[in-house]
Amino acid sequence: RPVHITRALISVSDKTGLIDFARALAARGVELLSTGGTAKALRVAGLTVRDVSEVTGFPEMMDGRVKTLHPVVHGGLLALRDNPEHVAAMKDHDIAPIDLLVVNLYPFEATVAKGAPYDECIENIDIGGPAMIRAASKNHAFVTTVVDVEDYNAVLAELDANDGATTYSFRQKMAQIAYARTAAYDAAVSTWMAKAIEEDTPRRRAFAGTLAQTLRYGENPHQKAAFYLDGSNRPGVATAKQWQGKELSYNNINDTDAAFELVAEFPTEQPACAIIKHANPCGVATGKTLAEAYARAFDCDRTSAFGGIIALNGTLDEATAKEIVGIFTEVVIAPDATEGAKAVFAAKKNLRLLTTGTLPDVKAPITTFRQVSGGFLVQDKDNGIITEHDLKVVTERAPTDQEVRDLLFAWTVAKHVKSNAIIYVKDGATVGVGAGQMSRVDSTRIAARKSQDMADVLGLAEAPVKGSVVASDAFFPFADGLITAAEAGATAVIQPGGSIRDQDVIDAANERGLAMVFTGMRHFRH
Ligand code: 93A
Repeated sequence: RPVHITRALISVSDKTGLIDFARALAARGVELLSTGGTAKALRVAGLTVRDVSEVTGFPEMMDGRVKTLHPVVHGGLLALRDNPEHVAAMKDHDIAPIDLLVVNLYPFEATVAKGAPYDECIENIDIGGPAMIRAASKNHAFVTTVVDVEDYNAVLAELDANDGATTYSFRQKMAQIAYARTAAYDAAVSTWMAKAIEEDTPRRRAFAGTLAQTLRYGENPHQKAAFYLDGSNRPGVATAKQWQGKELSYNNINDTDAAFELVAEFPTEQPACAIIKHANPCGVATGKTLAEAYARAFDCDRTSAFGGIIALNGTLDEATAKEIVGIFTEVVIAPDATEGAKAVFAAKKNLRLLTTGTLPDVKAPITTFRQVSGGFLVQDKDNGIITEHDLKVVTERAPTDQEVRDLLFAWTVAKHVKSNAIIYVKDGATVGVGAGQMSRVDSTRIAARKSQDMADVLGLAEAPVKGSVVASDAFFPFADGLITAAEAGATAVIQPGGSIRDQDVIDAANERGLAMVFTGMRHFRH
């Protein structure tokens, strides 16, 4: 539904690019309507403009606090033009539609940044601007909203491409940008105010979402903490039903999330279990049943699994529940649980059971945030998935079918392990996980040693790492890491490749009869 732009309301504090843009609109026959300072600037440039005060019949008053807050303005922005009742109201009250809203807000952030006193910051909280932006954006079925000087040219290009109209998808996109602006604006006000009143609980960041739970403390008891929902409703710890046990802690939530996102990589038809400690898996396995998957995951590192968080990708059944209660576990999360399983857990008062109804879609695009001093980093969640067809065999020996299956499994787990990540896998189960080391060789050694430790615990003749495959989340910069893995007993390797010394690494693999595949994709996780 293209909408012709015939009337624009322009009200901008930052007048950069204003004159050129307004002139270009006027040249396309658009009537201009403006607030005081904006109208003045346009008139000085020789443009014809109507004052909003003339349209509302009210002067700008109270130091400009009230200038556009009027039904004639908001009716013009909000009216549904295909709704007879709205159309009648417009007629009755002499309200003309506004097709284009161009607003940039009072420079609140800049006022705070320059260290202005409290009252000056307060005066720079824009009320009418955000009200109009939110109104026009809600009505994007008919109205185009522009909040960024950067987008002026895009609007003109859109008008030229559509005979002076804007398309629905364009208006929708602009509305989304507009709501991000008002959200960030209010966030800036809240952050500034929190500082002014020395608010020091996590509620100072209340804008980050909806408060779900004030936590007893954060990662450590001296840190205050809270859990906020982002509104996405992604199945997981945020949406789960808790059946028993005390409240989740900050670390529980973090680890439960890591565990559930990992098992969600495996389709429910392929029973899988992950056991997490300190956000890293200490055992991940598939099995014919969930009970078997759990037992195999547990056998990767029984020592670390104590007090861990367990995630399952299917309905927790009684047999699996009975296995799990063998040691102390903090949290179990699964899409569902049978009555029998719940009955088994009921005896363990401290064990929390969470069910989510379903698994999250690991392919869904998600934006992740990480705070750094003075800002935050934003990126897409690592949704990289490799299939057998993406693998490039670089050694004389190609991996066997079983090795390929294990290599892909190891690669999937590697995505969920803190870098440097080294994962040994045998028959669809991890047998050694090396996580979070600053040196890749150290991760390789630690993971192999874990396997030896388990051989001792289980009284095995040889460490499970013998005859395993190994994944490395990033390339081996030197041959030493690969040689360490080969000496530990790995027979096949999966890694991104791309090091200037790839050939050294390939030669070392060939000399030892290893098969190696390159993924061309990296899975750093920090
Ligand atoms: O003080 S306000 O919150 N009250 C209003 O009714 C209002 N309407 C627009 N500020 C208001 N504005 C803001 O005025 C706009 O968001 C824009 O930043 C500024 C433009 O004023 P002028 O055209 O006088 O320079």
